[in-house]
Amino acid sequence: MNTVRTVAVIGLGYIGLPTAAILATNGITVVGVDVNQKTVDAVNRGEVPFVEPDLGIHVAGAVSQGRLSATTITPPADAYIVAVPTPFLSDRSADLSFIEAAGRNIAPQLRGGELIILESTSPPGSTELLRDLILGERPDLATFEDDEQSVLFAHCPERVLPGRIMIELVTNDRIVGGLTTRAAEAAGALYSVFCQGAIHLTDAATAEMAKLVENAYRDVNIAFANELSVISGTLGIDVWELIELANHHPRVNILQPGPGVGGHCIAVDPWFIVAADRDNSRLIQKAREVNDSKPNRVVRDVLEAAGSYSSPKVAALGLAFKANIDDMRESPAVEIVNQLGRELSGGTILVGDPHVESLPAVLHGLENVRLTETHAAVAESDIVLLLVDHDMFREIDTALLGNKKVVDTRGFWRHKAD
Ligand code: SAJ
Repeated sequence: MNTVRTVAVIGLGYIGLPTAAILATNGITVVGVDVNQKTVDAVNRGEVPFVEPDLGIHVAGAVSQGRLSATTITPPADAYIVAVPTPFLSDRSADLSFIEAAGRNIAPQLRGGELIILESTSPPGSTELLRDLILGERPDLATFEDDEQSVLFAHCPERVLPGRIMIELVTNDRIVGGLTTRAAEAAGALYSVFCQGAIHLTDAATAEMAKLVENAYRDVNIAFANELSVISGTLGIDVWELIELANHHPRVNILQPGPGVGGHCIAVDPWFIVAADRDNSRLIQKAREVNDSKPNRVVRDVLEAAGSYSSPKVAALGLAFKANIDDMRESPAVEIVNQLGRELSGGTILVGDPHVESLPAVLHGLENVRLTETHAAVAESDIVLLLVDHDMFREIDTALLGNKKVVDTRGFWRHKAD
């Protein structure tokens, strides 16, 4: 039975803001905390500073009902949900500095008995580290044993898919790992306010590892598909037909090859497992290498296609890391356009992405890379490079492709629309 009435959600990004909004629309009073004043202002106006289907309506509704507000200062609350980024450092171990900063801001607000949930994807041991940091700052609270006054710590990894966040937040099962059983139960009760999936209770380290394992599993399987696409290229075989046929076997389910793996999760989380046990994570490391090398292969294919033109024009379609979103973090498409901008001598790259309003900073210095309206980019080009399978690209008149070279990294024009 949930007893939490007020929640402070630290970090109003792709996970924090949807979680804040769904809690608020289910009767909890939520204060969102973010270091970015523009994000705070946008949320207080009932607006969403990024693209995610159905999130806008939840945020606008929660703000207008007075259930959701935002601030830059961590307030007192019954429970805290930490949903800040965990990027990786140059040695690919996790950068926990945002979690640590959140902990330092929470510590002075505690009175005893609060619930602190870490949602950020984190290496094993991070929830314990957050507890040690907070209780180190507040030794007065550390003296309470497992009683009413003790602060409860749990890890509850988010597992929602960008583009489907508002649906999956409600319908997905959740794994809730507590540093104590009481912490797991309290966190489970809070999530049951909006989560219709099963809530599985465990310890914090297992919950931390479960999240990493889910994404590493996917990475390894995408690496298999990407490796098949390269081998098929050498053999002159259509990889999409190959996979489709193999998948008719009742126990085979190969994923789809693409230009590489992007996003802030699948391309990052496997490294946290590697950092935890480098010697025994050979397959996981290899899969990362295979997926990270795929953009080079795409660049090679485009340069080969461009060889016969003196000043080739390439329409590069899509910059986001996957379909129907505007998120360009770790996007292989951005990496490919960047490399092409540098290596396509005498050539121009016309980037078309209906979800992107301006080129990311990494492409700003490249004079031969221009953001162009999609249909104009296709019409003007010699080579069409499909990088992201946005639904809106279905509107492209495929008759226009007839006299152009096409590098379709997603098999987009092989598949019919759903
Ligand atoms: N991709 C392929 N081939 C495929 C599937 C995906 O090349 O067959 C590529 C995509 O194009 C993209 C990348 O992989 O570049 C990742 O896309 P995704 O849709 O598989 O996953 P994410 O990163 O958007 O979200 C994942 C999800 N994890 C799993 O499916 C195990 C999501 O449930 C997690 O909540 C999210 O990571 C996260 O936050 O960790």
